[in-house]
Amino acid sequence: MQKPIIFSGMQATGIFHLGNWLGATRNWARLSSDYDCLYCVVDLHTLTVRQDPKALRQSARNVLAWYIALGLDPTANILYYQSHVPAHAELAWILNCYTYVGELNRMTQFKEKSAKNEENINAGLFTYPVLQAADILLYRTHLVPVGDDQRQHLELTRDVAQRFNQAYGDIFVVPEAYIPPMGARIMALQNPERKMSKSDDNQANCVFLSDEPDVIIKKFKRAVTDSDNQIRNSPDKPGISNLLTIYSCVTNRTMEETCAEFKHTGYGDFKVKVGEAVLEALRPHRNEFERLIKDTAYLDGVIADGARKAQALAVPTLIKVKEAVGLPI
Ligand code: ATP
Ligand code: LTN
Repeated sequence: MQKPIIFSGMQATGIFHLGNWLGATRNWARLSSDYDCLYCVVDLHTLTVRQDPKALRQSARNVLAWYIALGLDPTANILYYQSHVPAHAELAWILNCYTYVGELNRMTQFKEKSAKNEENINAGLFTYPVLQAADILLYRTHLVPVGDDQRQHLELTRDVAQRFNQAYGDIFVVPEAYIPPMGARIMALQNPERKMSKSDDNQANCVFLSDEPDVIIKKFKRAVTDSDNQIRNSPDKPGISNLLTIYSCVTNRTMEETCAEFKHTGYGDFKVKVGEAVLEALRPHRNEFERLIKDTAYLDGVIADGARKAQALAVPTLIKVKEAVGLPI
């Protein structure tokens, strides 16, 4: 690999949503020509919440197909399943021994997810950020494009890398997060104080990329706004601001351009226009997804190829780490 390295990943629960696309994948595709990139389906992370085995296998495949459909060319980027490269789990074990319980206790995602899954607060949920650090550090990654909710995990990754380097020399690259200036935190349509999330109990909050067109329009029509009928981007107007952000992202306009465009529009028309713009931007990607998901042989080839390439890059770092800590090689 010649260029600086990008690593990012997404869990294997298949319902790709607008936040995932605008906060993460869209930037992956944009950055990918200036970097050597690995985009992983983090299926081991997905096991921290109980999954139906058959559904998980299908969802993981869907996520990988969406990566390609959303513009990641598998000949130019390494696309693969985390569980196909055992070095992730091996490095995660080693890094567990260099991460403090106190640090993991502070992770807001852990607090939120354990509140949501009270019956299953497993050790994997607790050490989830360590596996994430291993994903990133294994490839001597420079840049990690993610949505705003991953900021804290990236900080932890940097702390662990620095701690390890301090003890053993220059083994890891200390990575930077790339959090996009717009779209890093798409909010739930019915509750714009909360982020759009695939594990939301209310489906009306979340626009899935595979929703039928009429469902997408309906979800936007029902989006919560406010009562003063002014289209402005402002913290006291979270619903409207979220819709303005979504529209700006999918039409590649600046926030100023979008605000000017809708200055004299009523809320009802505005919401339909946002929905239509989302549909329009998604259309080619949706068609490509439909085509790809049926092409079993092609997807199998991409998956096998990705695993082989990622494995070849991961092993040298793992060997360095083992040497450093005193494990036999
Ligand atoms: P869950 O809701 O179950 O936690 P998720 O929807 O956050 O899942 P992930 O697979 O955890 O999905 O996230 C994949 C990527 O999408 C990450 O980079 C994350 O920061 C980004 N992302 C997720 N939700 C949003 C959102 N609402 N706005 C912007 N980016 C988001
Ligand atoms: N925790 C991340 C998914 C993830 C990830 C990574 C993102 C796992 N490993 C490495 C970037 C780099 C999430 O989006 N919930």
